[in-house]
Amino acid sequence: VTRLRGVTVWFTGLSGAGKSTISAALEDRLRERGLPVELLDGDVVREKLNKGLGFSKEDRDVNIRRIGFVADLLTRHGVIVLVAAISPYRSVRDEVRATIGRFVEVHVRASLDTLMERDVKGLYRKALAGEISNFTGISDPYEEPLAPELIIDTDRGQSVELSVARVLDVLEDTGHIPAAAEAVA
Ligand code: ADX
Repeated sequence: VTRLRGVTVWFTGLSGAGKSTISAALEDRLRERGLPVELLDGDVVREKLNKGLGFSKEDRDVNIRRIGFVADLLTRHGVIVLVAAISPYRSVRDEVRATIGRFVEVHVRASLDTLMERDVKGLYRKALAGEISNFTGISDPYEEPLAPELIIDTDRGQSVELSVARVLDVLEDTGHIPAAAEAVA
C-alpha cells in the first residue's frame, strides 16, 4: 500500500453555485472509501477560525490565506482537504496553490441568471436591493481561474453525484487517491 500523501481540493465559485453541496457529498464518498478527509467550508470557517472577518478584499484575502495555511498543514499530514470558499481573487488562490503544491482547483460555475433565480439564501435579492454591499458577482469582483483542473457547470441539471464522480475521476487520474477498485481490494 502506498503511503497517502494528501491533497487539497479547492472549490472556488460564486455564492450558491454548489461548492458546499458538492464538497460535502465528496467528503462522504471519500470517507466511505476509508480515506482521511477534512472539509473547510467558508461559511463554517467564518464562524470559527475567521469570526469577525468581513468581505473587503483585505478580509477575503486574510480568510483565504488562513484557510490555505490550515489546508497546507493537513495536506502535509496525508489528509485530503476539501476547501469550499468563493475565493474570488486569483492571486491569493495561486499563492495558496504554490504553497501547498498538491492542489486541485475546481471551478464550480453557474450563470448569474441561475444563481439569482435559485437564491437559496436570499442574498442575491438583498444584494440587488442594495441591502448587502460588496456582494460577489453583483457588486464585487469574481476572477475566474484561468487553468482549473476541473470546471463543473451546475446550471444544466447535472446531479450532485455526477459532479462528485467527476472530481473523484480527476483525483484518481492524477494519482492523488487510489482508484476505487484498489481501495476496495
Ligand atoms: S470569500 O470571498 O472570503 O472566499 P466565503 O466563501 O468565506 O467568501 O464566504 C462567502 C459566504 O458569505 C457566502 O456564501 C454568503 O453566504 C456570505 N456572504 C455574506 N456577505 C457576502 C458578500 N458581500 N459577498 C459574498 N458572500 C457573502
